[in-house]
Amino acid sequence: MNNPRFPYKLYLVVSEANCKLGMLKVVEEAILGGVDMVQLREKHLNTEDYLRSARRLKTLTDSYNIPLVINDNLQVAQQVNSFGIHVGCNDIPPTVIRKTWHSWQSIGYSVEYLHQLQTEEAATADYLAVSPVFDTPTKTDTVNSWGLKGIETIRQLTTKPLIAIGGIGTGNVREVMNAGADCIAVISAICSAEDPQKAAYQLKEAIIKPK
Ligand code: 3NM
Repeated sequence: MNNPRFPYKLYLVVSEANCKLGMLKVVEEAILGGVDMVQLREKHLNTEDYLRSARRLKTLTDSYNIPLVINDNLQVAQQVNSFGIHVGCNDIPPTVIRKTWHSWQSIGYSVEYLHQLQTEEAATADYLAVSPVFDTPTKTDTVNSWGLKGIETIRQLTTKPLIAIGGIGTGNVREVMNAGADCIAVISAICSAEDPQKAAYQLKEAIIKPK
């Protein structure tokens, strides 16, 4: 599906701990392989350390003209002037972010429960993340895996851009897109790969190839 409001197709979510080869190296290789959006997710860091990491990453993503999103820290997002901020249902609500966030910047909101779709929070977000699509060892504090049927259901209930995340790799990426996702977000498939550039390239090829 091509969504003109959301042209991004392969979204890399990173933290230093998830990148054995080093975060900046993984991100640069992933961009060269085809990643077109990056999120820094260092929720456990204090704001000072989070900011230091975000600044380094922003320099890199800016050099490739790739949008950077900050996970759940408004102060860091504002200080680095990131493209966007991403939050889940237990984080800063999008309605609160919107009050301090310029309208051209993007708010992402993870949907873990169907009832979230009827909330002001989902209505305020610029894009929604269907999280998790499949069970994944990377995030275990989730109750519900949506599966392909879940993506199809959410697709029918909203016209917002949908990012699918959780347990996605080259083997299942095509069916996730066919179910109605606009974009695929991954951690492990790229961060744990021996060759992140190749992993990103193969994912991107599978995403953009004709159905
Ligand atoms: N949600 P994988 S991170 C499901 O930040 C999920 O909201 C996240 O899984 C969030 O390593 C995450 O299989 C796990 O790509 C990503």
